[in-house]
Amino acid sequence: MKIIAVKVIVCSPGRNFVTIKIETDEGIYGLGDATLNGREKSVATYIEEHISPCLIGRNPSNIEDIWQYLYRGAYWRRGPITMTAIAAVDCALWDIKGKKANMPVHELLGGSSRNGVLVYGHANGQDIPATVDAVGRYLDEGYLAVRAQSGIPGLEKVYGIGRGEKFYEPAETGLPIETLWSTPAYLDFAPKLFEAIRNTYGSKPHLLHDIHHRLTPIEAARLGKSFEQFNLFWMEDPVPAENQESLKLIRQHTTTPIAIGEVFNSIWDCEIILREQLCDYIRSTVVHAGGITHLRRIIDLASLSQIRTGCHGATDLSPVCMAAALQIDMWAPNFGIQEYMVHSPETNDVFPHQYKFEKGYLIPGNEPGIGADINEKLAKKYPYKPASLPVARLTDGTMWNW
Ligand code: GCO
Ligand code: MG
Repeated sequence: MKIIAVKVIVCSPGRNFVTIKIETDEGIYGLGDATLNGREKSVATYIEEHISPCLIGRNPSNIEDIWQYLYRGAYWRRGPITMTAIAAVDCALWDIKGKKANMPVHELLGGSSRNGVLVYGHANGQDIPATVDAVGRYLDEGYLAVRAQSGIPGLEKVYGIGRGEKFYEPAETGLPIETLWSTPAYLDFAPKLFEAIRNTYGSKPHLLHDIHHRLTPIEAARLGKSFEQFNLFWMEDPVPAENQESLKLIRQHTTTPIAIGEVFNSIWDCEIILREQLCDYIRSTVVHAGGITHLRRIIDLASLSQIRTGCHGATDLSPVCMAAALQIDMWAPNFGIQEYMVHSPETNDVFPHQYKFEKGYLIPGNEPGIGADINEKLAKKYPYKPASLPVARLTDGTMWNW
C-alpha cells in the first residue's frame, strides 16, 4: 500500500477546523484532526510545506517509522504546531490501518477494556443559580459527571461562560478580546458555587471544575482544601505547568484530585508530573500530543503512578479527534473520564461520526478505523474565519494567564 495524496482541509462549520486526509493507492483513506485553536493556519502550512511532500510514496502501514521520521527528522522537536501536525498524520495512519484490517482502532490497540466511555458535560451560567440549573439539565439528560463554571460577581467574561449554554466557544473573530481576572474574588467565590450544587443535587453526581491556569501553587493549595468538603472529581489546570514541580506544593496540602495537561504536547511536558505522581488525571489527547502513537506512551507512563486519563474534548477539537480519543479510551487500562462538549449541528454535519451518547457514556461503535468521516463538499461551504482566543489581565492591568 502506498500514500498517493495528503489533503489539508480547512473549514469553519461553526468554528475553525483543520483536517488531514491521507489517500492510498488501494482507495482507503484516513483522517486526522489538526486543529490548534487560534493557530489553525500555522499547522495547515506546516503540514503542506514540510510533511505532505515527505509522505507521498510511503507505506502507510509503517506508522511507527513515519512517526519517528516526522519527530526526529524535524530536528526542531516538540512544540504545539509540530506535534499537532504529527498527531494528525498519525491518527490518519491508524484510521487507514483499521480500515485495512476491518477493525476499529481500539481492537488494534489491544481490544476494549470497558463497555462505554464515561464522559462529563459542561454546565455554565452567569451566576450561581443559573449554573446550578444548568448542572440539573445535564443530570436530567443522563450525565453522571458535570463540569461547573460560573460567572464571578464584578468580573466580566470569565473563562467557561458561554453565549449559548451548550456551545461555549472561547475563540472570537478577529484579534484577542481582553478579559479581567481577580484571584481574590475567585477564591472567595468558587467554594460557594460547589456548596450550592451539592446542596441541590446531593453527593452522587461527579463534579468537575476548570481553574484554567489562573492560580499560583499556594493559592491552588488553598482552593483545593476548601473544595475538599464538596468532593470534586477533579480541579483542572490549577497552575500553568511550565514548571512541573510546582504541583508538589499543591499535593502536600490537599486531597482534591488534580487534572492537568490539555496544553502539553509531548511526554516531556509531563514526565516529572507522571513519575512523581503529581496529578491524578492526565488531560492530553490525540490531536495535541503527537497522535495515538505518542499519547499511548503518555498513558502507559501515567499508569505506573496510578494516574488515569481525562482526555481534553472541547469543541475546538473536531469530531475526528473525539472519535480517535474514544478508541484510546476504550482500550486504556487506566482510563478515567472523557470530556465531551457537544458540537454544533453544522460541525456534526460536516464530520459524520458513529459515536453516540447513552446514559452518561459515549459508545464509539465498531466501524473499522477511528469511526469518523468528513463531508468535503459541505466543508467547502464554510470557509476559514480568523479567530483568536482571549487574553486576561488582572484588575490593575497586569497581563495574566487566560
Ligand atoms: C477545556 C479547555 C477548553 C480550552 C480550549 C482552548 O477544559 O475544555 O480548557 O475550554 O480553553 O480548548 O482552545
Ligand atoms: Mg481545561
